Amino acid sequence: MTLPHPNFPDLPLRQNPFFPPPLYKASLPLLSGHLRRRKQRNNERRLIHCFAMAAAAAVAEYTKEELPSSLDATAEPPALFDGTTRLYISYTCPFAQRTWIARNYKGLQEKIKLVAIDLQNRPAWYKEKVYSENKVPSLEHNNEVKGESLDLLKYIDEHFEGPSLIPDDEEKKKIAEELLAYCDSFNGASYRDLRAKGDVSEEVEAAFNKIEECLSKYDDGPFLPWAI
Ligand SMILES: N[C@@H](CCC(=O)N[C@@H](CS)C(=O)NCC(=O)O)C(=O)O
Repeated sequence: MTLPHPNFPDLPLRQNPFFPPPLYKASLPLLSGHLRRRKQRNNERRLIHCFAMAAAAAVAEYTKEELPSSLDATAEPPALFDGTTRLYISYTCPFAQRTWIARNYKGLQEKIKLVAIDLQNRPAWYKEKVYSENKVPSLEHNNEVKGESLDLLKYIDEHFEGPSLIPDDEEKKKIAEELLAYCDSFNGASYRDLRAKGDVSEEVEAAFNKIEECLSKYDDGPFLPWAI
């Protein structure tokens, strides 16, 4: 399955904020192998439909922006705690990418400035002055810095305008929360299997079944791309 990205002609897929890396790196190859083995054609169609709908919605909302260069050990820090909201990311970090997706999905390109960090040659000020955990993503907002991508997704959703990431309907909210809580285990299992040669493990089979089960409850998603 290849989804078109007319707004990203110059961006490699792995740096594409609307192409969550788990979808790109993990889900697609595994998914196709997994789905081929599955007999339930209806589920297969429904899942692909959900991915396509979500990607199309994201692309429709997108405004092209100039991406900043990654800051390395030689770079000066930005004017920290000056009231600017900053999302510190690394372009290739999947955890950072999901917060970047959320920011873009909500149309917050003007409100939340991206600061890209070169993790291989990190500026010392990042740990010393911004985020003592020294990981990405982190969000500088209202003179505080917060981390943990899944927490940041909720924080961004609750503290900024734009389309809600979490459905209003209580039942659907439950499913979204379930997917959120589950997505790191899902990613872990997928990544492990991607690196391994041979068939996918039962753990991954179960992981995909769980995702499909959540997705197949409703046909008006999308919950998955931002959650994973
Ligand atoms: N649980 C964290 C994980 C973040 C994370 O591990 N980020 C990696 C990059 S993909 C990182 O910053 N690693 C730097 C390090 O561990 O020193 C989250 O979800 O935000």
